[in-house]
Amino acid sequence: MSNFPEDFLWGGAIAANQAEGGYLEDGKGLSIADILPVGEERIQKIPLKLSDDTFYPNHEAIDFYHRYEADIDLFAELGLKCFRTSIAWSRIFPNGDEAQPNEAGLKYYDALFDKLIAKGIEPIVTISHFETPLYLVTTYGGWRNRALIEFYDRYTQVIFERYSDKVTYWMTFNEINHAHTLPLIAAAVDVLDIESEQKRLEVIYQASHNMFVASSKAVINGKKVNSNNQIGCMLSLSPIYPATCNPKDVFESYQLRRRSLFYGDVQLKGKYPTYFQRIVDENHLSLDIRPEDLDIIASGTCDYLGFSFYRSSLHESGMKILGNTGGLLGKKNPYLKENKWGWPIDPLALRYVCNELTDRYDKPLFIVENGIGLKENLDSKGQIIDIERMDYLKKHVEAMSEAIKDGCHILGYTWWGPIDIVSAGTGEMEKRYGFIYVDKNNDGTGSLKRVKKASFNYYKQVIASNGEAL
Ligand code: BGP
Repeated sequence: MSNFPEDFLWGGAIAANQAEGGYLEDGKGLSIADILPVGEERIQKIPLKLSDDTFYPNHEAIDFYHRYEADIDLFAELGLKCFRTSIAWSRIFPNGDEAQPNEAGLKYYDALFDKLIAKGIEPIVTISHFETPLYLVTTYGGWRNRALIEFYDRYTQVIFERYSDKVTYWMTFNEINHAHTLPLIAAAVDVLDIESEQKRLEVIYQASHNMFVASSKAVINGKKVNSNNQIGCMLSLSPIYPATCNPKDVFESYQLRRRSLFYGDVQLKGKYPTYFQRIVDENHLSLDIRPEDLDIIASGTCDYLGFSFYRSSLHESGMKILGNTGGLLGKKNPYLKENKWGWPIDPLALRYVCNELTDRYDKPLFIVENGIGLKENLDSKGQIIDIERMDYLKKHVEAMSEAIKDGCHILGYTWWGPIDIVSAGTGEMEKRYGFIYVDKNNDGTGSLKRVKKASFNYYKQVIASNGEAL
């Protein structure tokens, strides 16, 4: 007998900017994601505008913007019960600060959600997934500016009113805790020019605060529009193990972990945690946190915690801390195998995280990203037999099943990239997560044809058996 609840939401997840393409279509404005170059340069200092001699794979991506109907037919065949995508903010408000929304953008998501619902798949929405309108960064300085609270408020009002009869589960900001590791991508603030660590931290914490207020306002307003709306936060929550039993390693790993959980603490408990004051004092941070903001944060706590989980990391005291879209990059763990991008495969860590978060927050969890990126090509028979992906899926579903037995309340599981999409971390196509292969190469060539991989039937069987047949 399956121990997954009957209504468990098995699904898949993407982000608009990594799949849709059509980057200027139907009035869409540029977003941050549209100007990021590929590879390592992506998280370094980049000009905040398009450059003629740079190739941006996500401008076409997998052309989901035009091909979503056929893709959703495949998702239905796979048996998905839900599908998480983001709404590209700059399709709705091209610059971000307009008074009126772009109707063509709104119509697109109407059609997308209607198609999903017609196929029995529940749409789940990330309101902002690394795709803040670029104009808000270049003109207002991104989330460091309180003006964005108002613009986000206007945007969320519009989408709640438009889609609340189609969408129940929402998430306010994708991986908001990456404000520290990927400030431009996650918090729309360009801090690479700021040399002083104190000033850099001030911008990041101010941006985070403004996002907290915006997120809480969205929770409050979303419920006013429809009291059934379930509005969650979303964090990247790979665990950080101490590299040794040296108490320094243990304590520093714990402090680092807190830097991520800080975001959950504020959004789920509705107040700044007590350890925050010391961060403010020691770093001499001067932050604009108003009493009325704290009231909003207290009354707009999130309904559930959505999180991404890919791997664990290992920390040794004094190590330089590097950002990466999967969390922190640490030391190599000798007990674990890794994928080609050095991400260790650690299913037990998923059970660990689910228990840790349940103990800390006692709120429902939603595993909204999990998966393995592999480099893949069609074999001579035109197939992809992705044993590694099936094995990864099996072990993570087993870990999730154990976490449920441990007493964790898990709403669902949405595999990251059920169809190959552009990678957020590298900007390339070659890091593939899909059960469905897309014939598209890093240089933009390829027919865009879709081909089911061997894992397609495997995930189908997992869903059909409600996590029993692994
Ligand atoms: C998360 C992001 C996703 C995503 C995923 C996998 O951090 O929310 O947008 O792409 O990681 O990362 P990558 O694409 O770098 O492999």
